[in-house]
Amino acid sequence: MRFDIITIFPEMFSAIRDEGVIARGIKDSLLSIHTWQLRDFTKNKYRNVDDRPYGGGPGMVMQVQPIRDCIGAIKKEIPNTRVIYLSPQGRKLDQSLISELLQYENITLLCGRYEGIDQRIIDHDVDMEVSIGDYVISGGELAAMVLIDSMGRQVKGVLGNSESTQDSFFDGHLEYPQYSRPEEIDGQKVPDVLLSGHQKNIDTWREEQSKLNTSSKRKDLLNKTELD
Ligand code: 4FM
Repeated sequence: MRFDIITIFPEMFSAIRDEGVIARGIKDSLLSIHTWQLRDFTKNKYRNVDDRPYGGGPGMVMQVQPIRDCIGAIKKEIPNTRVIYLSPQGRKLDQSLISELLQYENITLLCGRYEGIDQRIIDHDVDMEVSIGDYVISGGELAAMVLIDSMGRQVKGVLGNSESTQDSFFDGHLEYPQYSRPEEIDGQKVPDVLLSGHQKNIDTWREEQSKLNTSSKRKDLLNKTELD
């Protein structure tokens, strides 16, 4: 799976490119991340990508021309790429949207800064608007990295055999609690059943804990059917 990223801060993507599960997926040629410096597509001598909004008001708006030319350059290389704009107005990211997006081999992520991008880009050049949640962050880059990480770890072969792709949400429930050595620390003991060696009892206990966890922390997940 290939990600092309349009950004004025390409260096930020070292966070996922250089370390961890996504970095390993890149090394194994299962994933690739290509950043495009939006300023390289400007035509003014200051390499500005923004201008004042028509109608007045605070802040600056990212202009059409550099973004449209950058998308054009990406599509010349990757004609079938899907263009996603990260913004709080988008469809909320969840496990079912991640599964949907995993069908695309090529995704272009448009990262905004300032107060927003010119609406004509959204109307004419963007295939889908995606939000990572109902809050505002300072730019699309962190949201793009959340999307790449959450998708990338579900690409076949990226996680090793001992790593689970689903963690919480494996069946629409939250995970059961985990324990490792030692058996006791500061008076806190590992539940007896986990030390019993009786696998059927362990499985039953974990299933119970998983349901208890979900109903106490995330009641909203209990009747959710769109999770895969
Ligand atoms: C988006 C800042 C566009 C500036 C943002 C521009 C966000 C979110 C978000 C901030 N993205 N989910 N929530 N973006 O807050 O995806 Cl131009």
